Formats: sequence, C-alpha cells, structure tokens
Amino acid sequence: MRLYLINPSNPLVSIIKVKESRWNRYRVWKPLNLMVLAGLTSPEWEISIIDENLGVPDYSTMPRPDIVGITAFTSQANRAYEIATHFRNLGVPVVMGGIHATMCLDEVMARVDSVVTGEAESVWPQVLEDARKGSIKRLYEGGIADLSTVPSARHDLLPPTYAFGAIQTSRGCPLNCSFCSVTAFNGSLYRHRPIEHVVREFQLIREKLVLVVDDNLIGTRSDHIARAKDLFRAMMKANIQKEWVTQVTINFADDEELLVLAAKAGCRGVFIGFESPTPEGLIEIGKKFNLMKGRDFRESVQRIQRHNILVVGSFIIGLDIDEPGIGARIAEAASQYGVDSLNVLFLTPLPGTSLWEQMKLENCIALDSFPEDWRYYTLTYPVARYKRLSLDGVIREMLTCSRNFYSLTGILRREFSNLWHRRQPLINLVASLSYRSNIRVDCKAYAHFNHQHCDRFI
Ligand code: B12
Ligand code: SF4
Repeated sequence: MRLYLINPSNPLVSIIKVKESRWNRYRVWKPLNLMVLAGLTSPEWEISIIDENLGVPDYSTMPRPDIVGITAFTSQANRAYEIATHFRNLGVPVVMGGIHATMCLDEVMARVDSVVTGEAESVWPQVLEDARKGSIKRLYEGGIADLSTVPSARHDLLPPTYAFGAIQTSRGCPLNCSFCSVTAFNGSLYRHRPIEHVVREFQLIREKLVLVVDDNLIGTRSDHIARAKDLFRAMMKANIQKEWVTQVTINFADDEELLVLAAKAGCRGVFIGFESPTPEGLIEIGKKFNLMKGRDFRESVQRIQRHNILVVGSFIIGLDIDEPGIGARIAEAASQYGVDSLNVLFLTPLPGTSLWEQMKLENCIALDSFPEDWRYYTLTYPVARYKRLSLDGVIREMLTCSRNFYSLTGILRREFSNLWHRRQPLINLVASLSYRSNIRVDCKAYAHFNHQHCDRFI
C-alpha cells in the first residue's frame, strides 16, 4: 500500500523562493505535521513525504498511490485543491487535514474525499485502515490529542536539504490573542509531551540545527517553567549536541536559571511576538501579558542575549490604532529594544480567530473571494481595509519599516555589537542579509499586487 503525504507549495511566500536569495535556505522549514503522520502510520504502508517547497514534482510520472494525505495552512489551500483534483481524477482517494481543513470544513469537504479535523493522533490509524478496506469516511474528528501518544516524527523520510530539523514539545495556549489560531485549534490548555519522548526524538534528528516549533516553549505558569527547566536538564544529561531556536514570550527573560539552562541545552535563538510598540495596540489585539508593569523591553532582551541567545522580534502592522508613521515607529522600537532580527507582518484575519469574526462583522475583509484569495493569507500581503491606512499607505509603512531596520548601517551596527559580545555573528548576518534581500523581492510583489487588486480596497 502506497501513501503520499504532500505539503503544497505557495508560490507567493517569498521565504520559499530559495533561488532568489540563497540565504533563504535557512528559512525553509520541514513539514513536521507530515513527519508525525508518517510516525503514526503502520509499516505495511510505503510512505513518501513530498514537500513542494523543495520543487513541485511531475505527479503523472510517479507510481500511483493508494491514498494521498494533504496538509495546508490557509495560504496553501488553493494549491492543495489543485493537487487533490489531480489525484481524484485518477480515482485515488484524497484526505486533507491541518489548520485550514479544520477552520474551513465545508469548503474543504467539497474538494476532497475525506477530512481530518483537529489533531490527528487519535484517528489517523483508523483513516488508513478504512482506506485499506476501501471504506473511507467523509469526516474524522481528531480533537485534542493526549501528547503521550505523539510518536517520534519520521525524520528519515525527508532529504538532507534542509538547514534545520524540527521537533515539537508542547501544544496549546491559554492566551488567545485575537489574530492567532493556536488557541482555537490546539485549545487553551498548555499540554506537553513526556520529556523522555522529546529527548529520544531529538537524538533521531540528523541536522545540527533544530527548530522547536512550540508556540511558547516556556508556557505561562510556574509549573510550565519548571517543566521547561526539567526538559533542558534532560537534554543536557543526554548530551543531545544540538543548537536550536524556538518561540517564547518575553517572560523568558525573567528567570535567570531558565536562561542558563536553555543556553546550556543548546538554545541559540528565540522568536518573540512584541506585536505593537504601543500599549493601546497590545490591548487591541489582546496581548495583555506584554504590558506587564515596569517591563523594560531593552533590559529583558539584553538579559536573554547575555546567554548567547539571539532575539527575533515580531510586530504587526495594520491595527486600528496604526497611523502613517507606524513603520518607522516599529523599526525604531525594535532597534531600541535591541532585537537581532525584525519580522513584521500585516494584520490578517485568519479563519477561526476572533479577528476574523470582528473584521467580517465590520466588513473590512477586502480579499474575500474564496478559495482563490486564500493564497494571499500569508501575512505578507494586506488583505483587509485597515482603519487608518490605505492600501498604498500600509504597504509603504511595511517597506519603510524593513528599509529602516535593515539599512546597511543598521545591519553593521548590530553585527559589530554581536562580534563584540561574541554572539553568533555569522547566523545573525545570514538572517539580516536574507531579510534585506527579500525587501527587493517584496517591493516587486507589492507593486504587482497593488496593480491587480487596488480597486478591491476602496
Ligand atoms: C512551524 C510553523 C511554521 C513553519 C512551517 C513549517 C511547515 N512547513 O510545517 C514556518 C515558519 C515555515 C511557518 C510559516 C507560516 N506560518 Co506557521 N506555524 C508553525 C507552527 C508554530 C507550528 C506548526 C507545526 O509544525 N506544528 C506541529 C504539527 C505536528 O502540528 P500540526 O501542524 O497542527 O499537525 C497536526 C494536525 O494539524 C494534523 N494535520 C496536519 N496536517 C495534516 C494532514 C493530514 C492529511 C491529516 C490527516 C492531519 C493533518 O495532524 C498533525 C498531528 O496532530 C504553527 C502553530 C501551531 N501550533 O500549529 C504556525 C501556524 C500553522 N502558522 C501560521 C501561519 C499564518 C503561517 C504563515 C502563513 C505566516 C507566517 N509568516 O507565519 C507562513 C506560511 C508558510 C506557507 N508555506 O504558506 C498559522 C496558520 C493559520 C492558518 N489558518 O493558516 C499558525 C497556526 C500560527 C498562527 N499564528 O495562527 N509556520
Ligand atoms: S500569539 Fe502566541 S501567545 Fe498569543 S495566542 Fe498565539 S500562541 Fe498564544
């Protein structure tokens, strides 16, 4: 029995355009979801994981599979439907799962044979068993998984092309920020995998560099932090010898022992959502814990960096309170906080979030011809009518922000500081050059986008 697991490409996402910037190799990540599904699959299945981000194969020249499983973020949905149509025309049953299938069930149901909603651990073996018998059901509801049942992902099934391996240690988030789908999809309970499973899986990863995909590795409570410390101690004890990056909240900076252990366990970089440079912005999107009284962001960032851990700061443009000048303001705030890299995204209503409900109610969603328009839901295109910024205006703010932060003087200043403090100057330089070269790519893409869609934003 032959199973294809496919991660569709999204040609509009600049991070996958490896040919346009060779630094982008460091920004193409493994589809961990498909590797986990493969880990849940029994040995009688011959599995191929196809990541179209490495190149779209000619499926017609490949052996006919018995079933195809497709994953998709919202931005990949259109390509997912094209792949589904190809295989359904051959009479091969197609199953789709993941975040988009869960949030847009009716749309997906109409285009594939079977849908798996939620986390798949409890239902995937049954899907395959039904497929083997030729009696696949239209819907399987996975819900929220018991994380002790998450198998080691099949790290051996993808080529050694990627710069980073991938692993997950926890799921769920109680914070429910208005723009984020994690709480809606993975639930508000912070759950974690048994530490020994995580350590064992780390040892299966070939790559020296690893992305720990958790949304917030340290959780929100003191018992979560205690668990993170135990995990780091276990990783040290097992001598896993990996360098890894992950996502955390700024609270990471508040516990010196946590920072020491993380660094000793191999942590080399963290991605932190600052989201807005103003308290009003943070209140608007519900990111209240960034408002902790007396928090000095610069001091917090420096405390993390002192442990040789790079900090990537993420911000959003397009909030109701954002006015012309917000791009420069974000670049200035990011420089003032002292982050090593800056990642700025357009406020985007993703299906299933409270932002989606609100923007729909206020009739602010400009690109709403679905499924075609999903390809723009990459957070790198404006898809909504923003309160105080026109389409031209919001794009201008985005470009100003990137140009200011990634100016040559800005890069050199940060590089000099990293060299001085011996904080991974090479990784930081690669990231900065990658971001800088993407400005050119983005500029072209925005001009084309504006030309095609400006009338829909009026
Ligand atoms: C790692 C990650 C990335 C990596 C992706 C690596 C990859 N190729 O998978 C990178 C950095 C590239 C990335 C990029 C983006 N991401 Co991202 N990312 C994540 C993150 C943090 C973890 C995903 C993960 O690996 N989880 C671990 C696996 C095991 O869980 P899972 O994917 O949910 O899979 C389980 C189930 O969903 C299900 N399942 C999944 N697929 C399938 C398929 C079948 C057939 C079946 C049966 C089941 C099934 O089974 C799995 C096991 O239970 C999630 C947040 C999250 N917690 O999910 C955001 C998340 C998926 N990303 C998101 C977004 C918006 C993006 C971007 C569009 C924008 C951006 N700049 O961040 C880009 C888009 C890239 C693109 N190609 O279009 C959103 C997606 C929302 C949506 N509706 O689409 C999320 C949910 C975060 C959020 N803020 O809401 N991302
Ligand atoms: S943005 Fe981060 S903190 Fe907010 S709900 Fe999503 S995962 Fe949780």
